[in-house]
Amino acid sequence: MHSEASDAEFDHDVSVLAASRPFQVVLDFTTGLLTPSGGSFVRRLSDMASAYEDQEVVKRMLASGDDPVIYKSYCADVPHEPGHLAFLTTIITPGTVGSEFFMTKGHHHYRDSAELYLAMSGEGLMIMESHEGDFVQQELVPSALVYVPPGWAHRTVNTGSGRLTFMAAYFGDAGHDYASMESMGGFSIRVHRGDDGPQLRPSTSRDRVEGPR
Ligand code: M6P
Ligand code: ZN
Repeated sequence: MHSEASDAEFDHDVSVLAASRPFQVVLDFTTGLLTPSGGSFVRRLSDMASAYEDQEVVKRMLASGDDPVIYKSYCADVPHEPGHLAFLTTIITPGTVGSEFFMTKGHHHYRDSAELYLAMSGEGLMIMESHEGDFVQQELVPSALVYVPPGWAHRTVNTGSGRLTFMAAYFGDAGHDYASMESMGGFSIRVHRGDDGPQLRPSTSRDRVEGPR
């Protein structure tokens, strides 16, 4: 088990059987488990501290020993190589950092390629942003299938009171590019808990990176 996912981590040892022969796994739509899985990874707040807008709250939480598991993923035993279709399930814990909902780090793919998301349980939002800065949100409710076209950065947000579980499939050689969004100060829109449900607000961390205009 690792605390931080990287592409090296996705390239775990793959059994000869899974790499070259058809196989079957089982998805548990309630728990989000994928069985058998070829490995898993966990991301805690400390693994993605810079992703959240309110850095004072992040510092306070971590200083007091509050380092919640934000999400856990179970990966299928598929090689990260051209021609293969990698897939995994992800379970996001309910909660917020300040008023910002727990979410994935979010990324582009190095090789601009599509990804398919299937929501299994819980409630959430997928936020997506193109290289040109277009923004699209899609609701994640059980059975919703979201298509992410090549070139769109994507992040998944748990806006519900229970776990959000989903599976995603992407090209084996797509690679995960976290730096492109981080270098811009993250996504342009953030998802907060509002009085009447989730509220999408322009991110202020973009200003921090770009400076006053
Ligand atoms: C989805 C997929 C994975 C990704 C995971 C966590 O399951 O998009 O490829 O790793 O979410 O998201 P992130 O890597 O952005 O933290
Ligand atoms: Zn992706």
